[in-house]
Amino acid sequence: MNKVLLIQPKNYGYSELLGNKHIPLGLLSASTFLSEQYKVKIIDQRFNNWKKILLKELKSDPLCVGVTSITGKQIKSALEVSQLVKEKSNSKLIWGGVHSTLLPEQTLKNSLIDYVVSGEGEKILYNLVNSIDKGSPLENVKGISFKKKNIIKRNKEEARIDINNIDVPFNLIKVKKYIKKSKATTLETSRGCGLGCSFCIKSKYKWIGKSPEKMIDIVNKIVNDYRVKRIWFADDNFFFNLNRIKIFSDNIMKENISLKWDVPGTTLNTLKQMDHKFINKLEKAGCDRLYVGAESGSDNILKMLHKKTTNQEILDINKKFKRSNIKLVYNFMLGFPGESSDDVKETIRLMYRLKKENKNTMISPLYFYTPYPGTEMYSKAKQNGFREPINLPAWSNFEWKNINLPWIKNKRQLERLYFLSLFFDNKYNYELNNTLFKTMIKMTRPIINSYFHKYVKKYIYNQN
Ligand code: B12
Ligand code: SF4
Repeated sequence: MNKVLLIQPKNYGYSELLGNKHIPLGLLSASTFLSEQYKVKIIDQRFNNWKKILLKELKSDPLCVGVTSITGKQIKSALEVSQLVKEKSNSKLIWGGVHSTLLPEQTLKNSLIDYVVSGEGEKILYNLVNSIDKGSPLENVKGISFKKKNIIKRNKEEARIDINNIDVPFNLIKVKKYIKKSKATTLETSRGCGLGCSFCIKSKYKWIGKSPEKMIDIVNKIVNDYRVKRIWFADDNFFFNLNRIKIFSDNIMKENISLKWDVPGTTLNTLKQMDHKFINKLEKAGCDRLYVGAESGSDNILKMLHKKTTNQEILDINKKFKRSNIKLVYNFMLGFPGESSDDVKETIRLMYRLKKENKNTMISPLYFYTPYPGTEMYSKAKQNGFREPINLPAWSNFEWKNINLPWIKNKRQLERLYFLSLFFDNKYNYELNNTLFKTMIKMTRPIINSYFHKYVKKYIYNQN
C-alpha cells in the first residue's frame, strides 16, 4: 500500500505553548477517504520527536507529502518542514488548508510547493493522490492548482461535500496524547456560515451541517473510545439550525451522555433567536460556555461589519442569559478602518455594562482587527493604505503586532488598551492548562486591572 505523509506545522500560539494541543482536525478530516485506500501517516511538528519520524518516513519514499496552512506564523514552520521534505526526498508536496485556499496562485509560486488544494480536502486530496499514483492527467482533478511548464493552472472548484459522509479517522493519531491534560477535544459538526460579516473569511461559505443523529454518533464514539469529558465544537456557526441543536441536546440527555461542551463559533444572530426554554435545554445537555463575536460596541462599526445586530441587542442577549449558568464569553476588536475614538469608547462602555449586568459574562482581551484576504474588508483595508504581503514567506509575519494598519492614528493608546485588557476580566482564564501561568495571572491581575480602570477613565472619559 502506498504511503502519504501529512504534516501539522507548529503554530507558536501561547495556548499551545502552555499545554493545549488541538488535534490536527483539518488533516484528519482531509484523510477521510484517502485513508481507506492509502496508508496515511500524520506527523505533528508540535511534538518533540517530529523530525526523527519525518526523516525516517521520508526514507521509505512516500507517494507525496501534504502540509496544512493557516495565515500567519504557522506558515513559517510549514515552509521549514516543506524545505526539509524537498532536501531529503523526491516527494511531491501538496499544500492545503485555509491559507492556500485563499491564495492558491501565490502559494504555488513558491518553488517548494507542487500542488495546492483549495477548499474541503476530503474528496480533492483523495482524487489528487490517486492521480499522482496512477499518473493520470491532473487537469481532471477538481479543486487543485498545479504547475505545468512553470505556468500555474487552476482547475474548476470541487462541489461541496455531504458532511454526513465524513467519519473522521481518529485512529490515524494517538488522541490520548492530545487530551491527556485537558480530557477535551475539538470536533466539527458543521461548516460555513453565510451570515456575511465583512471581515470574516467564512462569510460567503454556505452552511452545511451533520444531522443530529450523526452528531450523537460521533460524540458517543469520541466519549467512549477516548474518555473525553469536554468537546470544543470548532464549527463556524454551530447554532445555524436551532432545531438541529434542540434534537442533539435532547438526545444527549436521553442517552445520558456525561459531557461538558462549549461553542467558540456562537453568532449574535442565533443568540437572538434562543428563548429561555432552549437555553435551559442547552444547559441541561452540558453546554456551559459560548464564545460570542460581539466585535464592537459601536452601532456604526457593527453596521460596517454587517453584524446585523446592535449594541442594544447585545445587551438584551446578555440579560437573557443572566438566569442561566451558561457563560457568555465576548470577543471585541479594536482598530477597524474608520473607527473613531468615540467608537472605541462605546466598545469599552459595553464591556463594562455586559459585566455589570450579567455576572456570568466573560470578556476576552481586546485584539486588533486583522485584514484577511478573501473578505470585503480586505479591499477596504487596501484602499486605506494597507500593503499586503508580497509572497508566501511574507505571510508568516502576518499578525496584528507586525502589520501596519495605516488608518490607526492612536496606535500607542490602542496597544495600551490591548495590554491592559488582558487583565480586564478576573474570570477570564485563557484556556490555560499551565498552573504556574494561571497563578501568575491571578496574582498580577488586580494590580494591572486597577491601572486599566484608571487608564480608561483618563484617556477615554477624560477624567482624572
Ligand atoms: C481550532 C482553531 C484554531 C486552533 C488550532 C488551529 C490549528 N489547526 O492549528 C487555535 C486556537 C490554535 C487557533 C489559532 C488561531 N486561529 Co484559528 N481556528 C480554529 C477553528 C475554530 C477550527 C479549525 C478546524 O479544525 N476546522 C475544521 C477543519 C476540518 O477544517 P480546516 O482546518 O479548514 O480543514 C479542511 C480544509 O481546509 C482542508 N485542509 C486542511 N488542511 C489541509 C492539508 C492538506 C494537505 C489538504 C489537501 C487539505 C487540507 O481539508 C479539511 C477538511 O475539509 C477555525 C474555524 C473553522 N471552523 O475552521 C479557526 C480559524 C482557522 N482560525 C483563524 C484565526 C484567524 C486564528 C488566529 C490568527 C486567531 C488569533 N487572533 O490568534 C490564531 C493563529 C493561528 C496561527 N496562525 O498560528 C481563522 C483563519 C484565518 C486564516 N486566513 O487563516 C479561522 C478560519 C477562523 C475564522 N473564521 O476566521 N485556531
Ligand atoms: S457570524 Fe461569525 S462565522 Fe459567520 S460570517 Fe460572521 S464572523 Fe464569520
